This record gives sequence, C-alpha cells and structure tokens, in this order.
Amino acid sequence: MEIEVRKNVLGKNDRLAAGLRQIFADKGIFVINLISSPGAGKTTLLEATCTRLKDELRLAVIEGDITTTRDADRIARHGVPVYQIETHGACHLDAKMLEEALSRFNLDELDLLIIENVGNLVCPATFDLGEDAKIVVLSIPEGDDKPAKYPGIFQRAKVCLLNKIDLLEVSGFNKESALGDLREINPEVIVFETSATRGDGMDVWCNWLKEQVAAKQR
Ligand SMILES: Nc1nc2c(ncn2[C@@H]2O[C@H](COP(=O)(O)OP(=O)(O)OP(=O)(O)O)[C@@H](O)[C@H]2O)c(=O)[nH]1
Ligand SMILES: [Mg+2]
Repeated sequence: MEIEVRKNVLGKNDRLAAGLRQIFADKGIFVINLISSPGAGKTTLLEATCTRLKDELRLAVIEGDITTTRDADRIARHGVPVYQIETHGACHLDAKMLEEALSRFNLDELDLLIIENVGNLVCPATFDLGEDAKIVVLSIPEGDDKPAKYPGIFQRAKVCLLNKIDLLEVSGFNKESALGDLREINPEVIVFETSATRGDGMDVWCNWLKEQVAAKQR
C-alpha cells in the first residue's frame, strides 16, 4: 500500500517534471538542481557563482528551505532575481512547487536557472524537477564516507562539488577514499574541488556552467 502511494506520487511528479523540462528546452534555459546536506555550502557557492556570472549570463535562483527567506535574502543582495520556496516541513522540492515558483520569472529572459534544494542528501535525490543536471555538494567536514553511505544522490549527480577544500588539511578527510567510492557509484561524475569562501575552483565551475548554457542554446 505504502509502495503504491509512493509510486503514484513519483509518477505524478515525473509527468509534471517532464513538462517543465520541455519548457526549459523551448526557452533554452540550462537548469541545475543543487543538492547537499544542510550547511555544505550551497548558498555560499551560489553567492560566489552569482558574483562571477551575473554580468555574463541572465541568471535566476530559486531557493528551497523548510522555513525562512534567509537564503533568498543572501542571493538578492547580489542583485540576482530570486524566489524562496518555503516547504513548511517537506524535506525536498517537487515539480509542483517549482512550477508555481516559475510563474514569478520571465522565462524568455533567462539563460541559467539555479535551484537550491532543501538541505538533505536523501529525499531530493528522487524528485525530478525537470533540471538538466543534479549537482551534489559534498563538503570536507561531513566526512569521506558520505558517497558510500548515501549513494542515491551521488549516483544521479552529473557534477560533485567537493566544497570547503580549504579545510582538507585539518579535517582528516581521506580524499582518495571518498573519490574511490564516488567513482564506483558513478564513473561518469565530474568532480570540481571548490572553496566557496576562498575562491578555489570557482572559475572552473563557472566555465563549466557557461559551456552548458552555450550547448543548450546552440
Ligand atoms: N571554510 C569554508 N566554509 C564554507 C565554505 N562554503 C561555505 N562555508 C561555510 O559553511 C556554512 C554554511 O554555508 P551555507 O552556504 O549556508 O550552506 P548551505 O548548504 O546553503 O546550508 P542550508 O541551506 O542550510 O542547507 C557557512 O558558515 C559558510 O560560510 C568553504 O568553501 N569553506
Ligand atoms: Mg542554503
């Protein structure tokens, strides 16, 4: 019974997400769905990304949190269009929430849409939002065992941002072990080592985003 209900919910979400994916294709908008544990650095990465890309690309951000507009307020300070979804309890965004949020934007004037999902490594992994790429952020202080323990999101991600790389020396994080597990789960995944606060890897990451936008609009 529980399995049936879950299948129906996911089926409905997948149909809605397919519709959104078609809209994004028609409008030539490259869309990423940023997923991580709470505090891995998603919003800080987005702030650093906005600083670098806002004059080159027409970008917008949709924030997902259980409650508060704090993350959207942080993005708004960079002069980038942003809308905050408050899920009031739900541990992930779904396609219906995204569809409603999209009505706040003029989709004819966007190249790149970045969705920051609710901080959670499990639930957001299975809810398609019509995105081109799921991006998982693994931060160094979380520990090198996370890809092996939470394989679902690491398997579905196109890119893994290994964030807070500035803390590598003091953390005891075994990078070889984490990357070994990651490659076993997802041999195709692209890894960028980043420090959102210090700036490491941000240019490589932003160049990748620019290439994806160009490819989508070709
Ligand atoms: N040392 C270091 N700290 C970072 C880095 N990136 C983010 N932080 C810090 O990590 C903390 C959490 O960052 P956020 O960007 O709010 O994390 P988040 O993933 O958006 O958190 P939620 O939205 O609550 O899930 C803040 O204190 C950031 O300053 C980094 O690369 N290095
Ligand atoms: Mg955040």
